[in-house]
Amino acid sequence: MRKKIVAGNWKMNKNLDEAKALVSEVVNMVRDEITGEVDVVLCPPAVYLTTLRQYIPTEVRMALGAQNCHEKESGAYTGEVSALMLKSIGVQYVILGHSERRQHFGETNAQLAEKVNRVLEYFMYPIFCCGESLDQRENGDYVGFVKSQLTESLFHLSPEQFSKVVIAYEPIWAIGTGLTASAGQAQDMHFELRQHIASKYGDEIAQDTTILYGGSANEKNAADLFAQPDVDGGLIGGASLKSREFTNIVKARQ
Ligand code: 3PY
Repeated sequence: MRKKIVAGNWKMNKNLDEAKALVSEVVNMVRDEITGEVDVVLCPPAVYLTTLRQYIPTEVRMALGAQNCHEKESGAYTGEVSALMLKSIGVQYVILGHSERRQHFGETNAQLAEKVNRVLEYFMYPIFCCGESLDQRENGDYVGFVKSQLTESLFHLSPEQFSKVVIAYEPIWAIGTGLTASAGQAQDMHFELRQHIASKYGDEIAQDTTILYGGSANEKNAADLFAQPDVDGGLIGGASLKSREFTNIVKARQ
């Protein structure tokens, strides 16, 4: 059985007091209202991770994730955060290759392959983001493009390593635009990605791989998206900044 996950990507939002308030609200709502088997992951800005960890009681099914890490082990990389540092403060998941990082920071598939390696070396779970632009969807082989992101950043992994990876399909045209892929569009791509994984790692691993949908998912469209057989949860942007809405999305997944 693959894991169901709802992860909140806070991006570069909130001051410390707001972050503490948000995490406390989500903890209370999840503790009181979520009874099903769903892992909740909160991915605040890196500077808040250590503090926010103290706000998450061990009995609540919630983990912390980072939004990025550097691909090198350590060294003269001013301003960067390593996988070892994240592990040492209790982080369990690391989002890698979000389209905003690919677009604004020039992250490449080869560089992401190294980041994936570091995250796995420190026994954390990569949430590997992939997705096509609007131009690619309208004019190109967008399925082939997204598959190649997986091939180039993940397919060097052993089956055992790959089984720790969470995939997040996030069509770029649906990020920060208010546009969402329809449930059918999401299902089609998730199905294609699962087939692609099966072609490399076999059916069993493909069936066990958690594939999240991201891109303007919210409390209104979550139930439809999660009803699709290959959509195992969500990587939630703006809606994760509102405790009630985020909890409703988790409820829709449980
Ligand atoms: C969004 O929903 O906008 C996201 O980018 C989630 O990562």
